Amino acid sequence: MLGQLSQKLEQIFKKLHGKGLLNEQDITEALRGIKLTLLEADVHYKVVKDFLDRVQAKALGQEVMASVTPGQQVVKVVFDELCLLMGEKQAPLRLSSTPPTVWMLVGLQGSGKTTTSGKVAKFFQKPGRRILLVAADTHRPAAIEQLKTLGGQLGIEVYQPTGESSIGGEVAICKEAVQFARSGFYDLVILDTAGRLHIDDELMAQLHQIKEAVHPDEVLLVADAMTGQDAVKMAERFDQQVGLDGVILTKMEGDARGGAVLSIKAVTGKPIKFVGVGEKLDALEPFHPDRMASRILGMGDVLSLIEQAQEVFKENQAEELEKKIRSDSFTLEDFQEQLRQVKRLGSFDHLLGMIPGGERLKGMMINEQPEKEMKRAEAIVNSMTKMERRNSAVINGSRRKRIAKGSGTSVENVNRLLKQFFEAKKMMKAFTGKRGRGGLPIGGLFKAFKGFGG
Ligand SMILES: Nc1nc2c(ncn2[C@@H]2O[C@H](COP(=O)(O)OP(=O)(O)OP(=O)(O)O)[C@@H](O)[C@H]2O)c(=O)[nH]1
Ligand SMILES: [Mg+2]
Repeated sequence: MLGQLSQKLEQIFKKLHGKGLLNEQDITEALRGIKLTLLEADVHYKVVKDFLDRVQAKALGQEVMASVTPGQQVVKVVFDELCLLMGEKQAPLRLSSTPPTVWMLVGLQGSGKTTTSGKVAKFFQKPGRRILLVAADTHRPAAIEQLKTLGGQLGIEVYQPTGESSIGGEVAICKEAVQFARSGFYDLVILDTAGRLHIDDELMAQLHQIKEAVHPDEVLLVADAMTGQDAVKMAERFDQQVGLDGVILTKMEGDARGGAVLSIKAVTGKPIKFVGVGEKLDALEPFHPDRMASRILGMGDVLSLIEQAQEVFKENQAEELEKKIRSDSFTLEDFQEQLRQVKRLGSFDHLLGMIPGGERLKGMMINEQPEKEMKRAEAIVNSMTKMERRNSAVINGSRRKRIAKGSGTSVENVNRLLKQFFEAKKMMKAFTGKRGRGGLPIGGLFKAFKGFGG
């Protein structure tokens, strides 16, 4: 995420740190570097200018210049200003005090509205909360099918328009769906509206009508982060003509350059509330300006990582695991389960981006393919019998041959995996020993898993 921007800023700061005492020229030079980097990242020029003015005023102030660690102080100033730029605090989605809460997703074609509707529904899904997804799109016949598929995967209901409303078009469908939700005691309605290739008056008029008809608690623009400045312009237009409460930026995990994420709040005054980081339904993260600033400055986002890990590794599982490691009964079967769970945390690229210095590591790991290694490790472990996984001591030469064949790998690969498994086991044991009770730190897990794959 925002890898290029992050790497360039890191280089600029490295130079500052290397210098010790700083004079005015050092700082001015660094600021010029930051300015270029932000412009290259497609941040709105006016946003860059204001940002730099503020940073400069602080960075050249007495406090920074006279401090013993001026380099770090400059980073701190930039960090604070980046947070401010993106809105400082996480902006939550409003829940209505009189259910149903209605959230309306708008945006251009292909920006990710339907996928995001599903993601948001999943994010807010909890026992006892009744959610209704509504396909307010009669332009594309496949639109409702797409939403139904998502609803099916999540076990969330998708509103089925009656014959009457489908003639009346999108506005009628939304009105009817909200009415249905009210009388059916639903808690949350998510309206997935139709997109267009370009902004046109007809689309805006229709969205405006829907808004007037159902009074949503949130109108959220879903915008593709890859489109940079276009996403910002879009946000301006939608806000002027429909009125927005916030933005969800999708496709943030790729090589989006940062223009959208850094400019939207500053230009439109509307906060980014969530970001989409992948195609899967769990690839949605609440947007925290401070954590994003931290990521951009190469300091990682350990907090989000821990939250995600807590989701995936349930508390009691972690304890169970720790017990096994302590008593030396951690088997290849447990390892297989761990592989599955680590996979659910997302791609390695994504994970690395959240670890301090991870962006730089990525650059160094260009020739390594951790994803491929994981897959290979999984194939090898899957090719073992249950008995072999539970008691790896029985895996002799002929069994190794069979496992290699079954997994489409070589005996060498199998040997290496087994060796690394034993080494990692030792390492994890040492790690839990030091840390005492209270769940296994994920950092240790990652370290232990690194290099697996035969
Ligand atoms: N990589 C990535 N892909 C995404 C993300 N969000 C959505 N997509 C993909 O973007 C494509 C378009 O998504 P849709 O949800 O169908 O977009 P839409 O806005 O509903 O499109 P229309 O209904 O045609 O206007 C799909 O292939 C999604 O899988 C994301 O956060 N990351
Ligand atoms: Mg759609």
